[in-house]
Amino acid sequence: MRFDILTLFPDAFNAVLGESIIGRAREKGLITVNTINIRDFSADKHKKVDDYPYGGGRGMVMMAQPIYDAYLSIVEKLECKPRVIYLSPQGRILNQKIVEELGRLDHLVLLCGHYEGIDERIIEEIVDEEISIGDYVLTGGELPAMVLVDSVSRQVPGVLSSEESYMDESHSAGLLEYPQYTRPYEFKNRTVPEILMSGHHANINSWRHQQSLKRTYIKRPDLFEKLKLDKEDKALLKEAFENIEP
Ligand code: 4HQ
Repeated sequence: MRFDILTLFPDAFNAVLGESIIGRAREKGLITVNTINIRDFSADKHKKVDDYPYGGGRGMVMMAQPIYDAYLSIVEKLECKPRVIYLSPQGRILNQKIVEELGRLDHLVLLCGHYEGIDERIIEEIVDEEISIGDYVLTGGELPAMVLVDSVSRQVPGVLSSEESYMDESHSAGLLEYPQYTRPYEFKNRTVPEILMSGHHANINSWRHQQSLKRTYIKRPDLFEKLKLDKEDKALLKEAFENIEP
């Protein structure tokens, strides 16, 4: 899978997407993360990429020309037009379903805006879809683009080890993760739940599933509402609330 990222801050990406799982996936050639500096396409002698908004008002607007020429530098070599996403609070809010959908594509172009945004005609001319990472305001689209690259890359076969990819299933199913413990057995007078010390894997799996159900109910009632519970799930949840907490 290939990501081409149009940005004024290309250096920000390698710092984050050069490490750990995504860094290794890039080394293996499973994903390509290419940044294009929009400023390199400025036609202005001072490399200007923004200008005052028509009609007045605060801030600066990113000019259409440098963005369009940067975009052309990607697509002119291609036979089929890649999906172009503009990261913006006006887009549909990213979730795991959208991540899975994007993960089936083999090429994405991500456009990162700064200042008060970009000239509307760029959105009309080249953007297929706007995506937001949540209802809050950031200073630029770079962090949202990194969030998108990270989450979508996890979907690419081979990026996650078999252990790492197991994590997926519960969130895809709309459940929260069960609690995890590692050594030492006792920390600040708190011990590890006895069931995890029992070595009885069927019981451990059942307990973990029960914890996932209970946590989702308590911490994310919005997710819980959407769950389709079977008889066994309902019994586990009932039991979880009948047990007296130590
Ligand atoms: N911005 N999800 C303004 C965001 C944002 C978000 C990106 C700030 C675009 C022009 N993007 N620029 N939230 O707040 O995606």
